[in-house]
Amino acid sequence: MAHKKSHPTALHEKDGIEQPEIVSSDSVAQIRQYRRQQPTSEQLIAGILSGDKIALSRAITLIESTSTTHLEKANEIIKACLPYANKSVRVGITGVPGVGKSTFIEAFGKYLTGLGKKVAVLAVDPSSSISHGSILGDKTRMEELVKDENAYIRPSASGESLGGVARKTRETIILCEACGFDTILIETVGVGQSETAVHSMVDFFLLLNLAGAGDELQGIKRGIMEMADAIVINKADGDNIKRARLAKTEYNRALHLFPMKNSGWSPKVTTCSALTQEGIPDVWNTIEEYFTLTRENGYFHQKRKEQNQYWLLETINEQLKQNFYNHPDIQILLEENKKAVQNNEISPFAAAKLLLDNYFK
Ligand SMILES: Nc1nc2c(ncn2[C@@H]2O[C@H](COP(=O)(O)OP(=O)(O)O)[C@@H](O)[C@H]2O)c(=O)[nH]1
Ligand SMILES: [Mg+2]
Repeated sequence: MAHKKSHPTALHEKDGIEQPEIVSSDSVAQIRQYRRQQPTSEQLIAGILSGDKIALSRAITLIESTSTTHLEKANEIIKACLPYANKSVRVGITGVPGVGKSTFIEAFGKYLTGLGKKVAVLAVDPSSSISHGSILGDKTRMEELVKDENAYIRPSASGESLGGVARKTRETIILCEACGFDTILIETVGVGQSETAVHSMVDFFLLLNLAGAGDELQGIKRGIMEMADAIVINKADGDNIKRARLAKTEYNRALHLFPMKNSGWSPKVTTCSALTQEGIPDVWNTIEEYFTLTRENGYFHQKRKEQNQYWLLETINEQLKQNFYNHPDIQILLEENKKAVQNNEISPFAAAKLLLDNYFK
Protein backbone atom coordinates (compact mmCIF):
# COMPACT_ATOMS: atom_id res chain seq x y z
CA MET A 1 0.00 0.00 0.00
CA ALA A 2 3.03 2.23 -0.03
CA HIS A 3 2.73 3.46 -3.59
CA LYS A 4 0.87 6.63 -4.38
CA LYS A 5 -2.36 6.52 -6.30
CA SER A 6 -2.53 8.93 -9.16
CA HIS A 7 -6.34 9.01 -9.08
CA PRO A 8 -7.60 9.06 -5.53
CA THR A 9 -10.95 7.34 -5.09
CA ALA A 10 -13.50 7.75 -2.35
CA LEU A 11 -11.90 4.81 -0.60
CA HIS A 12 -8.36 6.09 -0.88
CA GLU A 13 -8.57 9.75 -0.14
CA LYS A 14 -5.41 10.67 1.65
CA ASP A 15 -2.12 10.05 0.02
CA GLY A 16 0.71 9.03 2.24
CA ILE A 17 -1.41 7.23 4.78
CA GLU A 18 -1.36 3.46 5.06
CA GLN A 19 -4.76 2.35 3.83
CA PRO A 20 -6.59 -0.13 6.01
CA GLU A 21 -7.57 -3.42 4.40
CA ILE A 22 -11.26 -3.39 3.55
CA VAL A 23 -11.67 -6.88 4.93
CA SER A 24 -9.30 -7.98 7.63
CA SER A 25 -7.41 -11.10 6.71
CA ASP A 26 -8.07 -12.41 10.20
CA SER A 27 -11.82 -12.46 9.69
CA VAL A 28 -11.44 -14.01 6.25
CA ALA A 29 -9.52 -16.85 7.84
CA GLN A 30 -12.16 -17.15 10.53
CA ILE A 31 -15.00 -17.36 8.03
CA ARG A 32 -13.12 -19.93 5.95
CA GLN A 33 -12.50 -22.00 9.05
CA TYR A 34 -16.16 -21.81 10.02
CA ARG A 35 -17.28 -22.91 6.57
CA ARG A 36 -14.87 -25.82 6.59
CA GLN A 37 -16.16 -26.94 9.96
CA GLN A 38 -18.92 -29.46 9.59
CA PRO A 39 -21.66 -28.68 12.07
CA THR A 40 -22.27 -31.47 14.56
CA SER A 41 -25.45 -33.53 14.56
CA GLU A 42 -26.55 -31.70 17.70
CA GLN A 43 -26.10 -28.32 16.03
CA LEU A 44 -28.06 -29.45 12.98
CA ILE A 45 -30.85 -30.94 15.10
CA ALA A 46 -31.14 -27.74 17.13
CA GLY A 47 -31.13 -25.70 13.93
CA ILE A 48 -33.84 -27.79 12.29
CA LEU A 49 -36.07 -27.70 15.37
CA SER A 50 -35.72 -23.93 15.51
CA GLY A 51 -36.82 -23.63 11.88
CA ASP A 52 -33.43 -22.87 10.34
CA LYS A 53 -33.55 -23.66 6.60
CA ILE A 54 -29.76 -23.73 6.25
CA ALA A 55 -29.46 -26.43 8.88
CA LEU A 56 -32.29 -28.27 7.13
CA SER A 57 -30.47 -28.13 3.79
CA ARG A 58 -27.25 -29.36 5.32
CA ALA A 59 -28.98 -32.29 7.00
CA ILE A 60 -30.72 -33.24 3.73
CA THR A 61 -27.34 -33.20 2.01
CA LEU A 62 -26.18 -35.75 4.59
CA ILE A 63 -29.21 -37.94 3.78
CA GLU A 64 -28.31 -37.76 0.11
CA SER A 65 -24.63 -38.51 0.65
CA THR A 66 -23.10 -41.86 -0.18
CA SER A 67 -20.50 -41.67 2.60
CA THR A 68 -21.16 -43.97 5.54
CA THR A 69 -20.13 -41.41 8.15
CA HIS A 70 -22.60 -38.95 6.62
CA LEU A 71 -25.33 -41.55 6.66
CA GLU A 72 -24.68 -42.34 10.31
CA LYS A 73 -24.98 -38.67 11.11
CA ALA A 74 -28.13 -38.43 8.98
CA ASN A 75 -29.72 -41.34 10.85
CA GLU A 76 -28.94 -39.68 14.18
CA ILE A 77 -30.64 -36.49 13.00
CA ILE A 78 -33.68 -38.31 11.61
CA LYS A 79 -34.08 -40.20 14.87
CA ALA A 80 -34.00 -36.99 16.88
CA CYS A 81 -36.46 -35.29 14.51
CA LEU A 82 -38.97 -38.12 14.38
CA PRO A 83 -40.90 -37.12 17.54
CA TYR A 84 -41.48 -33.68 15.98
CA ALA A 85 -42.47 -35.01 12.56
CA ASN A 86 -45.74 -36.41 11.28
CA LYS A 87 -47.66 -33.19 11.84
CA SER A 88 -47.98 -32.06 8.26
CA VAL A 89 -50.22 -32.88 5.36
CA ARG A 90 -48.47 -34.37 2.35
CA VAL A 91 -49.72 -33.81 -1.15
CA GLY A 92 -48.33 -35.54 -4.25
CA ILE A 93 -48.54 -33.73 -7.57
CA THR A 94 -48.03 -35.42 -10.91
CA GLY A 95 -48.64 -34.80 -14.60
CA VAL A 96 -46.72 -35.07 -17.84
CA PRO A 97 -43.98 -32.56 -18.65
CA GLY A 98 -45.45 -29.29 -19.88
CA VAL A 99 -48.79 -29.68 -18.09
CA GLY A 100 -47.77 -26.87 -15.76
CA LYS A 101 -46.61 -28.58 -12.56
CA SER A 102 -43.91 -26.03 -11.75
CA THR A 103 -46.18 -23.09 -12.52
CA PHE A 104 -48.98 -24.69 -10.51
CA ILE A 105 -46.76 -25.38 -7.50
CA GLU A 106 -45.57 -21.78 -7.54
CA ALA A 107 -49.15 -20.45 -7.57
CA PHE A 108 -50.47 -23.04 -5.14
CA GLY A 109 -47.50 -22.65 -2.80
CA LYS A 110 -47.92 -18.87 -2.73
CA TYR A 111 -51.62 -19.30 -2.04
CA LEU A 112 -50.85 -21.61 0.88
CA THR A 113 -48.21 -19.36 2.44
CA GLY A 114 -50.78 -16.59 2.05
CA LEU A 115 -53.03 -18.67 4.28
CA GLY A 116 -50.24 -18.72 6.86
CA LYS A 117 -48.95 -22.17 6.02
CA LYS A 118 -45.34 -23.24 5.81
CA VAL A 119 -44.77 -25.07 2.56
CA ALA A 120 -41.96 -27.42 1.59
CA VAL A 121 -41.64 -28.51 -2.04
CA LEU A 122 -39.78 -31.73 -2.76
CA ALA A 123 -39.46 -33.84 -5.87
CA VAL A 124 -39.05 -37.45 -6.83
CA ASP A 125 -37.46 -37.74 -10.23
CA PRO A 126 -35.11 -40.69 -10.71
CA SER A 127 -34.20 -39.39 -14.16
CA SER A 128 -32.82 -36.16 -12.74
CA SER A 129 -29.42 -37.67 -12.00
CA ILE A 130 -29.02 -38.21 -15.72
CA SER A 131 -30.64 -35.05 -17.00
CA HIS A 132 -29.25 -32.99 -14.10
CA GLY A 133 -32.53 -32.12 -12.53
CA SER A 134 -35.26 -31.98 -15.11
CA ILE A 135 -37.73 -31.55 -12.30
CA LEU A 136 -37.60 -28.51 -10.06
CA GLY A 137 -34.34 -27.78 -11.79
CA ASP A 138 -36.37 -25.01 -13.29
CA LYS A 139 -36.41 -23.07 -10.05
CA THR A 140 -36.78 -20.01 -12.25
CA ARG A 141 -40.42 -20.91 -12.68
CA MET A 142 -40.77 -20.69 -8.93
CA GLU A 143 -39.13 -17.32 -8.57
CA GLU A 144 -41.69 -16.00 -6.13
CA LEU A 145 -41.91 -19.10 -4.01
CA VAL A 146 -38.12 -19.37 -3.73
CA LYS A 147 -38.07 -15.92 -2.15
CA ASP A 148 -40.91 -16.71 0.24
CA GLU A 149 -39.70 -16.97 3.80
CA ASN A 150 -42.35 -19.58 4.56
CA ALA A 151 -41.45 -21.83 1.67
CA TYR A 152 -38.63 -24.29 1.19
CA ILE A 153 -37.78 -25.82 -2.18
CA ARG A 154 -35.50 -28.81 -2.59
CA PRO A 155 -34.79 -30.44 -5.96
CA SER A 156 -34.94 -34.19 -6.37
CA ALA A 157 -32.20 -36.28 -4.82
CA SER A 158 -30.15 -38.02 -7.42
CA GLY A 159 -29.53 -41.69 -7.22
CA GLU A 160 -28.93 -44.88 -9.02
CA SER A 161 -32.37 -46.28 -8.32
CA LEU A 162 -35.91 -45.02 -7.80
CA GLY A 163 -35.95 -46.90 -4.50
CA GLY A 164 -32.94 -44.91 -3.30
CA VAL A 165 -34.34 -41.57 -4.43
CA ALA A 166 -37.71 -42.34 -2.86
CA ARG A 167 -36.19 -43.32 0.47
CA LYS A 168 -34.19 -40.11 0.60
CA THR A 169 -37.32 -38.09 -0.11
CA ARG A 170 -39.22 -39.87 2.61
CA GLU A 171 -36.51 -39.13 5.13
CA THR A 172 -36.40 -35.54 3.90
CA ILE A 173 -40.13 -35.23 4.67
CA ILE A 174 -39.40 -36.06 8.31
CA LEU A 175 -36.78 -33.31 8.56
CA CYS A 176 -39.02 -30.76 6.84
CA GLU A 177 -41.82 -31.52 9.26
CA ALA A 178 -39.51 -31.21 12.24
CA CYS A 179 -38.39 -27.86 10.80
CA GLY A 180 -41.97 -26.64 11.05
CA PHE A 181 -43.26 -27.15 7.51
CA ASP A 182 -46.91 -28.11 7.77
CA THR A 183 -47.67 -28.64 4.10
CA ILE A 184 -45.40 -30.83 2.00
CA LEU A 185 -45.81 -30.82 -1.78
CA ILE A 186 -44.06 -33.60 -3.67
CA GLU A 187 -43.73 -33.27 -7.40
CA THR A 188 -43.12 -36.12 -9.80
CA VAL A 189 -43.36 -36.72 -13.53
CA GLY A 190 -46.36 -38.69 -14.70
CA VAL A 191 -44.58 -41.23 -16.78
CA GLY A 192 -43.51 -44.19 -14.71
CA GLN A 193 -42.91 -46.01 -11.48
CA SER A 194 -42.17 -42.87 -9.51
CA GLU A 195 -45.95 -42.27 -9.19
CA THR A 196 -46.34 -45.42 -7.13
CA ALA A 197 -43.43 -44.38 -4.92
CA VAL A 198 -44.87 -40.90 -4.36
CA HIS A 199 -48.38 -42.24 -3.85
CA SER A 200 -47.01 -44.37 -1.04
CA MET A 201 -45.61 -41.35 0.82
CA VAL A 202 -48.44 -38.82 0.55
CA ASP A 203 -51.91 -38.40 2.02
CA PHE A 204 -53.43 -36.92 -1.10
CA PHE A 205 -52.52 -37.52 -4.72
CA LEU A 206 -53.26 -34.88 -7.32
CA LEU A 207 -53.08 -35.38 -11.07
CA LEU A 208 -52.66 -32.36 -13.31
CA ASN A 209 -54.11 -32.79 -16.78
CA LEU A 210 -54.91 -30.72 -19.82
CA ALA A 211 -58.14 -30.31 -21.70
CA GLY A 212 -58.48 -31.32 -25.27
CA ALA A 213 -55.87 -34.04 -25.39
CA GLY A 214 -56.81 -37.69 -25.13
CA ASP A 215 -55.38 -39.72 -22.29
CA GLU A 216 -53.11 -41.58 -24.67
CA LEU A 217 -51.83 -38.30 -25.98
CA GLN A 218 -51.05 -37.10 -22.50
CA GLY A 219 -49.24 -40.32 -21.73
CA ILE A 220 -51.12 -40.74 -18.49
CA LYS A 221 -51.62 -44.34 -17.65
CA ARG A 222 -54.91 -45.62 -16.35
CA GLY A 223 -53.15 -46.73 -13.18
CA ILE A 224 -52.15 -43.17 -12.37
CA MET A 225 -55.69 -41.92 -12.89
CA GLU A 226 -56.85 -44.63 -10.55
CA MET A 227 -54.46 -43.40 -7.86
CA ALA A 228 -55.62 -39.79 -8.11
CA ASP A 229 -57.74 -38.24 -5.35
CA ALA A 230 -58.29 -35.22 -7.58
CA ILE A 231 -57.79 -34.45 -11.23
CA VAL A 232 -57.07 -30.79 -11.85
CA ILE A 233 -57.41 -29.59 -15.42
CA ASN A 234 -54.82 -26.86 -15.74
CA LYS A 235 -54.54 -24.01 -18.26
CA ALA A 236 -58.26 -23.28 -17.99
CA ASP A 237 -57.79 -19.73 -19.24
CA GLY A 238 -58.42 -17.74 -22.43
CA ASP A 239 -59.77 -19.80 -25.29
CA ASN A 240 -59.25 -22.92 -23.28
CA ILE A 241 -61.94 -22.34 -20.63
CA LYS A 242 -64.75 -24.00 -22.54
CA ARG A 243 -62.71 -27.04 -23.42
CA ALA A 244 -61.57 -27.35 -19.82
CA ARG A 245 -65.18 -27.43 -18.62
CA LEU A 246 -65.98 -30.09 -21.18
CA ALA A 247 -62.99 -32.12 -20.10
CA LYS A 248 -64.16 -31.84 -16.51
CA THR A 249 -67.45 -33.54 -17.41
CA GLU A 250 -65.60 -36.26 -19.31
CA TYR A 251 -63.18 -36.98 -16.52
CA ASN A 252 -66.00 -37.06 -14.00
CA ARG A 253 -67.71 -39.68 -16.12
CA ALA A 254 -64.50 -41.69 -16.47
CA LEU A 255 -63.83 -41.60 -12.72
CA HIS A 256 -67.23 -43.09 -11.99
CA LEU A 257 -66.13 -46.25 -13.74
CA PHE A 258 -63.33 -46.81 -11.23
CA PRO A 259 -64.01 -48.89 -8.13
CA MET A 260 -64.85 -47.13 -4.87
CA LYS A 261 -61.75 -46.13 -2.89
CA ASN A 262 -60.99 -47.50 0.59
CA SER A 263 -60.86 -43.94 1.82
CA GLY A 264 -64.57 -43.53 1.18
CA TRP A 265 -63.65 -40.50 -0.92
CA SER A 266 -64.84 -40.10 -4.46
CA PRO A 267 -62.18 -38.32 -6.52
CA LYS A 268 -63.04 -34.81 -7.65
CA VAL A 269 -62.33 -33.01 -10.88
CA THR A 270 -61.65 -29.28 -10.88
CA THR A 271 -60.29 -26.77 -13.36
CA CYS A 272 -57.71 -24.08 -12.73
CA SER A 273 -55.22 -21.75 -14.32
CA ALA A 274 -51.81 -21.73 -12.73
CA LEU A 275 -51.14 -18.63 -14.77
CA THR A 276 -54.10 -16.47 -13.67
CA GLN A 277 -54.54 -18.34 -10.37
CA GLU A 278 -58.22 -18.83 -11.10
CA GLY A 279 -59.44 -22.00 -9.39
CA ILE A 280 -56.39 -22.41 -7.15
CA PRO A 281 -58.41 -21.92 -3.93
CA ASP A 282 -60.86 -24.61 -5.13
CA VAL A 283 -58.03 -27.10 -5.32
CA TRP A 284 -57.12 -26.45 -1.71
CA ASN A 285 -60.76 -26.60 -0.62
CA THR A 286 -61.06 -30.02 -2.24
CA ILE A 287 -57.96 -31.24 -0.44
CA GLU A 288 -59.26 -29.94 2.89
CA GLU A 289 -62.58 -31.68 2.30
CA TYR A 290 -60.67 -34.90 1.81
CA PHE A 291 -58.73 -34.42 5.04
CA THR A 292 -61.88 -33.72 7.01
CA LEU A 293 -63.50 -36.90 5.71
CA THR A 294 -60.51 -39.21 6.13
CA ARG A 295 -59.63 -37.88 9.58
CA GLU A 296 -63.17 -38.54 10.69
CA ASN A 297 -63.38 -42.05 9.27
CA GLY A 298 -59.88 -42.98 10.48
CA TYR A 299 -58.48 -43.62 7.02
CA PHE A 300 -55.88 -40.84 7.30
CA HIS A 301 -54.01 -42.50 10.16
CA GLN A 302 -54.61 -46.00 8.88
CA LYS A 303 -52.97 -45.10 5.58
CA ARG A 304 -49.94 -43.59 7.30
CA LYS A 305 -49.46 -46.69 9.39
CA GLU A 306 -49.61 -48.84 6.28
CA GLN A 307 -47.19 -46.52 4.50
CA ASN A 308 -44.69 -46.86 7.35
CA GLN A 309 -44.84 -50.63 7.09
CA TYR A 310 -44.50 -50.44 3.33
CA TRP A 311 -41.37 -48.29 3.67
CA LEU A 312 -39.87 -50.64 6.21
CA LEU A 313 -40.07 -53.49 3.70
CA GLU A 314 -39.06 -51.27 0.77
CA THR A 315 -35.95 -50.11 2.59
CA ILE A 316 -34.96 -53.66 3.48
CA ASN A 317 -35.44 -54.76 -0.13
CA GLU A 318 -33.46 -51.82 -1.41
CA GLN A 319 -30.54 -52.31 0.96
CA LEU A 320 -30.39 -56.07 0.42
CA LYS A 321 -30.28 -55.52 -3.32
CA GLN A 322 -27.61 -52.85 -3.05
CA ASN A 323 -25.49 -54.90 -0.71
CA PHE A 324 -25.76 -57.90 -3.02
CA TYR A 325 -24.90 -56.10 -6.25
CA ASN A 326 -22.08 -54.10 -4.69
CA HIS A 327 -20.38 -57.16 -3.22
CA PRO A 328 -17.02 -57.53 -5.04
CA ASP A 329 -17.15 -61.36 -5.19
CA ILE A 330 -20.71 -61.28 -6.44
CA GLN A 331 -19.84 -58.73 -9.10
CA ILE A 332 -17.19 -61.05 -10.57
CA LEU A 333 -19.40 -64.12 -10.28
CA LEU A 334 -22.31 -62.27 -11.83
CA GLU A 335 -20.30 -61.25 -14.88
CA GLU A 336 -19.15 -64.84 -15.38
CA ASN A 337 -22.65 -66.18 -15.04
CA LYS A 338 -24.16 -63.59 -17.36
CA LYS A 339 -21.92 -64.94 -20.12
CA ALA A 340 -22.59 -68.54 -19.16
CA VAL A 341 -26.34 -67.91 -19.28
CA GLN A 342 -26.05 -66.30 -22.70
CA ASN A 343 -24.14 -69.31 -24.01
CA ASN A 344 -26.66 -71.73 -22.50
CA GLU A 345 -23.97 -73.24 -20.33
CA ILE A 346 -26.15 -72.86 -17.25
CA SER A 347 -29.85 -72.07 -16.78
CA PRO A 348 -30.74 -68.60 -15.38
CA PHE A 349 -32.33 -70.26 -12.36
CA ALA A 350 -29.34 -72.43 -11.56
CA ALA A 351 -27.07 -69.41 -11.97
CA ALA A 352 -29.25 -67.32 -9.66
CA LYS A 353 -29.19 -70.06 -7.04
CA LEU A 354 -25.43 -70.34 -7.34
CA LEU A 355 -25.01 -66.58 -6.82
CA LEU A 356 -27.42 -66.39 -3.90
CA ASP A 357 -25.94 -69.45 -2.20
CA ASN A 358 -22.56 -67.86 -2.58
CA TYR A 359 -23.80 -64.57 -1.09
CA PHE A 360 -25.54 -66.12 1.90
CA LYS A 361 -22.90 -68.74 2.68
N1 LIG B 1 -51.99 -20.59 -20.46
C1 LIG B 1 -51.43 -21.22 -19.45
N2 LIG B 1 -50.15 -21.63 -19.55
C2 LIG B 1 -49.60 -22.29 -18.49
C3 LIG B 1 -50.33 -22.55 -17.30
N3 LIG B 1 -49.53 -23.22 -16.46
C4 LIG B 1 -48.36 -23.38 -17.07
N4 LIG B 1 -48.38 -22.83 -18.30
C5 LIG B 1 -47.28 -22.80 -19.27
O1 LIG B 1 -46.99 -24.12 -19.70
C6 LIG B 1 -45.58 -24.29 -19.87
C7 LIG B 1 -45.07 -25.46 -19.03
O2 LIG B 1 -45.22 -25.13 -17.67
P1 LIG B 1 -44.35 -25.84 -16.53
O3 LIG B 1 -44.84 -25.31 -15.23
O4 LIG B 1 -42.91 -25.71 -16.79
O5 LIG B 1 -44.77 -27.37 -16.71
P2 LIG B 1 -44.12 -28.69 -16.04
O6 LIG B 1 -43.20 -29.27 -17.06
O7 LIG B 1 -45.28 -29.61 -15.80
O8 LIG B 1 -43.43 -28.28 -14.79
C8 LIG B 1 -44.94 -22.98 -19.49
O9 LIG B 1 -44.69 -22.26 -20.67
C9 LIG B 1 -45.99 -22.28 -18.66
O10 LIG B 1 -45.93 -20.87 -18.74
C10 LIG B 1 -51.70 -22.09 -17.24
O11 LIG B 1 -52.43 -22.26 -16.27
N5 LIG B 1 -52.18 -21.44 -18.34
MG1 LIG C 1 -41.45 -28.51 -14.13
